[in-house]
Parts: sequence; structure tokens; C-alpha cells
Amino acid sequence: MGFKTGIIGLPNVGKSTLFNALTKTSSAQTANFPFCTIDPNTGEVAVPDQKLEKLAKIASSKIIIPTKMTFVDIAGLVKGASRGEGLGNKFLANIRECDAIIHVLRCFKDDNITHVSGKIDPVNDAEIIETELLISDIESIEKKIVSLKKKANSGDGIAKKELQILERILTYLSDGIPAREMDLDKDDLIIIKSLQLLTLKPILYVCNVEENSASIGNMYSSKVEDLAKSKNAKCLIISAVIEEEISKLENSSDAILFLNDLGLDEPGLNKIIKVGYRLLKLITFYTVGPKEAHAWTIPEGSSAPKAAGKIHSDFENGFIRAEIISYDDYVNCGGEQASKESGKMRVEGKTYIVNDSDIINVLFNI
Ligand SMILES: Nc1nc2c(ncn2[C@@H]2O[C@H](COP(=O)(O)OP(=O)(O)OP(=O)(O)O)[C@@H](O)[C@H]2O)c(=O)[nH]1
Ligand SMILES: [Mg+2]
Repeated sequence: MGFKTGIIGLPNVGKSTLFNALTKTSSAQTANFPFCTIDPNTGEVAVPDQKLEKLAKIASSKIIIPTKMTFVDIAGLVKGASRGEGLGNKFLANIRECDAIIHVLRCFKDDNITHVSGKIDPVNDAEIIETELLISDIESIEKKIVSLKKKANSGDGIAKKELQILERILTYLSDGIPAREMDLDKDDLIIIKSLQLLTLKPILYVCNVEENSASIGNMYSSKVEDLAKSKNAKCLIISAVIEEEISKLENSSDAILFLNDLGLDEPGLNKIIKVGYRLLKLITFYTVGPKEAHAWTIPEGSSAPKAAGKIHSDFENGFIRAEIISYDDYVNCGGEQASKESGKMRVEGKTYIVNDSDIINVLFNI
């Protein structure tokens, strides 16, 4: 299972510039005209992980395999996209396939770079995009309601219950409330799962500011921060052009000097990846040995057999038990053997829920 984060926003706001920086490639074409991107660009990014580096050092692992996230650079959306304006609703389908959304907002002033609405107003821009996502969700629900009504009218009790839930969600959406801001319970979520609602996807606002505002932001980004706070969403400030320049530097000490000059302590990209990871409610577990130190991604709340299945499907089917060492114990004791001798290695069964940063050794039977 790959976890995908879609990069969305109005045309010409710096989405592809950010994508190239994230993926350390120039695979996405960037240019100063709207709708430069048509087909989505997809790239995998290693999740920066200092814990993995430390574990590899302790175990003298020959290779280090970080866990990865996929980013998708999607075509710019405009007002009316849900009705086919601009590049139309095909691009809403690209978003539907993603697990989370990074919404890039133009917060830089540059008269040479075209803005589709002619003025810099990131809060208004955010509203334009979110309205399109809402309209698309309303359409999905309305379609579903039509088919459910037929079933409900013929006496189908389950369809009646589903109909009630969908009609309630539709009222909220029509009032402009995104599904992620609704108080949905487990049953509601099960019923709407197949609709893959766009406004249910977790969202991160990224303010693309000019170079000298990269560390503290500017008056535009502070408005976006207020917006994010009101929606209980996350917000980050970056300068996509700086990030692109940093990603091209071969030498990491050059990159650190460059960052320090700008008053930054780490690339904004690392922050985006880390927040994206949290947004998706993912955790990492490790398998560590002299051959390799390997980070694996699983959803929060996964059981030990599910985690084992991530390594190999046979491990899930033939799961017997798992030997678990917490990250702190592994580091404090100085490795697997020492942890075992100090009684810090636990043996856990099928019902064990994996904790973030657990070091796992799966015992299985094929
Ligand atoms: N001055 C300035 N220009 C930027 C910044 N970020 C991106 N640009 C420029 O803005 C233009 C558009 O950038 P892209 O990354 O292609 O924008 P996009 O959002 O992918 O655009 P579409 O694919 O057309 O939707 C390019 O000329 C970039 O160099 C920035 O932070 N400052
Ligand atoms: Mg683009």
C-alpha cells in the first residue's frame, strides 16, 4: 500500500516547483504560465528519519532503507473546475486517488509571475479551490442518494439508514462545511468510504513565500495561518524556489550554510514530509540487523501481524509472534543483544498493536 499526497492549488502558484524540490528532480515542467502541468507527475520521496540513522549505526547495518511517501503534482484547478472549467474535473479524479492533500497558496509578490485572479489573496484562493472540492463532493453524494432512494422505496432498511446519513452530510456540505470538519462517527465513515470524498482528505496548507520571508512568513502567510487555525488544519511556510535551489546542492554542508543564511534550520521539505506523514496518521516501525536497517510505514493502530505483512505477505499469514524492543530501550541498551540481556525484549502475540518506532523481529511459520 503506497501513501499518496496530492499537491493542489490554483494554476501558476508553484506546485511543480515544490514537487521538483520534494523529489529532488526536474521531472515536472515549471513555467510562468497557467496550466503548465496537465498530466500529473508522481514521485517517491524518502522520509527523513534520524532514528533510522541511529539504529543503523548501533547495529553497523550495511544498508539503510528509509520509508517512502509518494507525492503527486496535479494540474491547477480554477473556479468552475467541477463543471469542467479550466482543465476540468478530470483533475478532481487525480485528487480523489490521493490519501492527503497539500494545498499550495501563492503568498509571494512578483509582478512577473501571472496570478490567474490578478491579485495576491491566498485566503480567497483557498476558498475558490475548496468550493470546487465541495461541489464535487455534493455531486458524488447526490448521485449516491438517487440510487439509495430507489432501494429505500422498495423497503430496503439498510438503504434507508444510509440515506439518512448521506442526507445529513449533504446538508453540511451544502452549508460549506468540508467533510473533514464534520463530527462523523465510525458508521458514517464506513458508509461514505467508497465515495472517496475530496473534502474528507486531511489537508496541509503550504504558503509559498518570497525568499526573504522563508523563516518568518509575511502578511499573506499570517492570514493563511489564521485560516488554518480556524479549521484546525496544519500550515507551513516555505519558499518553493529556495527549496528547489537547496535540493540541487550536492553537498549537504553547503545546503546547511545556505539555510542558516536564510535563518532556517532545516529544509522546509523535511517539515512537509514529516507533517504529511502525521497527516496520514502513519507510524514507522523498524527491522534492524547487520545487513540492513529498514524503516516501514503502517497506519496508526495496526496489529503486529499487519505490520509483519508489510515486510512480506507470508509473514502475516504465518505470523506466530513478534519480538519487540522499543526505540529508547534499543538505543539506551546499545543494540538487540544488550536489550535482550536487560530484559527489554518483549514477546508479543497477534493482538499486539504496534507502537511508533518499535523495533520488530517477526517469528513466522510458512
Ligand atoms: N518569484 C517567485 N516565483 C515563483 C515561486 N514559486 C514558483 N515561482 C514561479 O512561478 C511560475 C509557476 O511555477 P510552477 O511551479 O510551474 O507552478 P504550478 O503551480 O505548477 O503551475 P501549473 O502547473 O500551471 O498549475 C514559475 O515561473 C516559477 O519559477 C516563488 O516562490 N517566487
Ligand atoms: Mg505545474
